[in-house]
Amino acid sequence: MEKFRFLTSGESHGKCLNAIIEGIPAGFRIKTTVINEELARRQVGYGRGGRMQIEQDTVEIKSGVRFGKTTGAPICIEIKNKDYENWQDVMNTEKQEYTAEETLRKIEEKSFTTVRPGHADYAGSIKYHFSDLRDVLERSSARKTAIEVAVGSIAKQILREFGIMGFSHVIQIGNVKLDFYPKTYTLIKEKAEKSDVRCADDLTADRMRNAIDEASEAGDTLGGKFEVIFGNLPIGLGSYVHWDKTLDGRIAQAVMSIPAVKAVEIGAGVDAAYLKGSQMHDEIFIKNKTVYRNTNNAGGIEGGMTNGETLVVKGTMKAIPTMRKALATIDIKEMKPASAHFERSDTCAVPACSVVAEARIAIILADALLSKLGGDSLEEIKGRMND
Ligand code: EPS
Repeated sequence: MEKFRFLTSGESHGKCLNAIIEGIPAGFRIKTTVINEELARRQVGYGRGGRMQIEQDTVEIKSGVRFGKTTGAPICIEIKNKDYENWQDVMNTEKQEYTAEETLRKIEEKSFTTVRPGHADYAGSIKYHFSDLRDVLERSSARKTAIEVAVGSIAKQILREFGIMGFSHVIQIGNVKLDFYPKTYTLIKEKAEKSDVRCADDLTADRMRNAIDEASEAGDTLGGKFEVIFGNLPIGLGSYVHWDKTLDGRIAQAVMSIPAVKAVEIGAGVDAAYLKGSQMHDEIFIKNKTVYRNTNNAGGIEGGMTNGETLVVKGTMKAIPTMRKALATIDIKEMKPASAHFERSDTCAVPACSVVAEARIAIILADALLSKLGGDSLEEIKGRMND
């Protein structure tokens, strides 16, 4: 069974986003400031829309932490949606006895029936029998990834206790690719963290920004690719004994389920198709009793388990389906051809998506680590790690 479990709730323009996390042993230091820094990383990014000007996401830890340390109890966290002030009438959880005309007008203004191709609108409306697509949009929106990044930050703070650290960077936006990687992971991280497209090469970053500008002028949107790296992982996280316990399988699910992600690759990923066995597999050497390899096509995972090499995961995000340049679609009320609904959106959210993927992978790794080591307190777990 999973050790680190969490559930989230919250709508894009509702009061708040929440998470309850269970399975965190006692004694881990959790800093709100560190969570807020992660939330800020998710918010930045060239090509983000107007919502990010309104929000300044900060988390409140409501339970499970005392004087900055986990107590072993479930942890409840909350992020308030600032924009809720503008949406109170539309997103009210209570049914009003007599709805004022002005309120009805606002609800009407925010309801829509023209499904956006590529979004959850069409299938969601049929699945839940909704006539107002607002009911689909609100929860399917990528807004909920804010609280996931907060959960991921708690996972990262746990991993850090064991020296496990990770980062993410953007390697493609539209057809602009990062061809020249800085030489070391430290350099890539430093450069990407300073870039508003999270790209480690200045010239490529310029070209990415231009591509975003062009798409924005055309009322279009752009997708891309990102890479997440985690290092210093102990050998044997995950398992080969059951399909749902494989670490690569779990990571794939965690990244694939981020809104708009269409592909996940580990190590050589799709290029593995071109490589012969003699080219693909990372030969193992030993010197002074130290085991090492010169390549990492496996991306740090063999047989569903960490193998002591760096974890390398790539994700592909499609272009956001909420577009000014409206696509052909149908009106589900009239059952007639229509133009797709548009409301404020991002032109490109690949940089934000890379931060979300980093958080999701941290959650899987923290769970795999805590499940492997067991124990109820940090001291107990640290002892086991060193065994
Ligand atoms: C997002 C908040 C949303 C969108 C975006 C991601 O805010 P709003 O809908 O108020 O503009 O900016 O979500 C989508 C475009 C989507 O289709 O899900 C956020 O906080 O990341």
